[in-house]
Amino acid sequence: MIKVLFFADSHLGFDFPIRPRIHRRRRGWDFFKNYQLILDTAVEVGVDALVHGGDVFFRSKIPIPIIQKTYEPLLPVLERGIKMFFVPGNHERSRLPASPIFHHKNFHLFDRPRSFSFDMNGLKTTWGGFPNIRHQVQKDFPAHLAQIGFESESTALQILCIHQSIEDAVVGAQNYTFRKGPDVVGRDQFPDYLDLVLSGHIHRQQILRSRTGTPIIYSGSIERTSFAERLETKGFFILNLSKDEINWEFRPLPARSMHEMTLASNQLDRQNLIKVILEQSEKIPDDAIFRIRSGVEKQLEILKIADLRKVLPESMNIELLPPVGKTRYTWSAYSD
Ligand SMILES: [Mn+2]
Repeated sequence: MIKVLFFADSHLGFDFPIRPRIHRRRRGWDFFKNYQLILDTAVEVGVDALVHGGDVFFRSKIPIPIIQKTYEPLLPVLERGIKMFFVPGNHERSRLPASPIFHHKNFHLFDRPRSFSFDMNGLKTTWGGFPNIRHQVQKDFPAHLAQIGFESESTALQILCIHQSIEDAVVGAQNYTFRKGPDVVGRDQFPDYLDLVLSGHIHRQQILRSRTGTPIIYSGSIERTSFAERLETKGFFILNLSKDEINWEFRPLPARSMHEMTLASNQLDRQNLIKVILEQSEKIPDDAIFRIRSGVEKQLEILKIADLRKVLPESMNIELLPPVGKTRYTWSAYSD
């Protein structure tokens, strides 16, 4: 039997400016804290392998200090003999920034469709994977799988590591469900020679089954990246694997709570607006993420976010948004 820690969607670099123009609480540290907590758990539990299902970073152009802060803590874990497998996600444009750590004998990167085979505690294992396919995954999935080189009749435990949307995955506060389509892998596309599928990309933790019954595990993101995730428990998985049995345990992580209020559109007095916002803020934790949505655009002329930061707790993250439908930017919320 082997023990595996699986996590994904760490989005490191999210709200982590290197030279911030304004001093305020940033969310970036929350992501790094949970990342370190996961690495510490891998060591404490004494897992044999650790899998990152992709979206290691928040975007593809990453400042060097963030890259260093991400890769450095991996070294002591690799040095303990824990094997690592990393899947490049869509946020890093299917390619992780290079690092000397890639040459460590225990670090394994799915930089193209490929596999790594080992005898681990007497268990034969094959770890296969490929970087995120951004478009037309349904069409390209079989060819990528074939390039990995799994065997259809194998005595080894065969684990597929990917970063894709899969049919029947559920996301968001409204439980949007992915249906089979060009950019979604069908549950009938996983061959029965696979013993386990580990995937990143979907930010809600959940377990699906392929048509032939193979467990497909989404660990979800390590912190809430958008309001679509406000009701979700964040965490990672510890799995026990043998050729006969696979079991798992979900371990929750701390995550900041998220709250939203909409201002009444007939309210146009600055003092009164601040008063209702303060009243609402007293009902939520001091370190919450508090989104205030204006009812009409005029309120954004009267009310400035800097004024709100002066009166609300410093530990709170505050967002002031235009009325619904007039949003300046949208979250690519559901499965980013
Ligand atoms: Mn993601």
